[in-house]
Amino acid sequence: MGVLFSKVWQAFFSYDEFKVIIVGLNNAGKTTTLYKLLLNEVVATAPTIGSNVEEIVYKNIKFVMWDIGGQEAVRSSWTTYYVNTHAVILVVDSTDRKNVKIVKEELEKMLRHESLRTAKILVFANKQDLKGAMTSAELSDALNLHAVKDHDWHIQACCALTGEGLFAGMDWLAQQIKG
Ligand code: G3D
Repeated sequence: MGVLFSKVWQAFFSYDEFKVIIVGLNNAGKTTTLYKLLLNEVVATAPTIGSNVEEIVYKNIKFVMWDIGGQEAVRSSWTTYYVNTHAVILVVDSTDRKNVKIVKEELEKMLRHESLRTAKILVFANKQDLKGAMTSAELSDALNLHAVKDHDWHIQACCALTGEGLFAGMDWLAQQIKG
């Protein structure tokens, strides 16, 4: 884990500023994922910049995180945060079958956005520890990921609570960025 961790962050540090946006419905596990990745070592934080948006700066990586389930009016202002985004991490509660259509629609909107044209897409199929969780293959179908041809994407089953799967996902991201 330690070696992998340093490999991942080395890849990040080769950028002056690397911007990752973390999105997902409320309760999907974004905060848990972020803090697990940062190993609770957040060295600098920016104040919350909106009721649904949080920005955290860790070394030279800026994480902008928000709930995509907010009201449409609020959501439209989020596109300002897309600029210079290298990657989008979409965190999904894999047990939440009833809202997966909303996630799919929001993902499609993001993928169409010009500022995210070159962004890599990492989907975390979170909460795999819970009974009834969709597998990554099921979630992939539900989100119609195989139809996404104009972005590099990857789906990773994970449990943000324990961290299982998170670094495998980040390793993919790091390889994409370096490659
Ligand atoms: P959000 O930031 O997307 O809104 P949070 O989501 O990170 O706040 O997580 C919402 C709830 O889901 C939290 O529970 C959190 O502990 C839980 N959670 C996150 N990831 C996992 C996971 O992989 N497995 C399980 N079982 N739970 C997870 P609480 O009870 O604190 O609201």
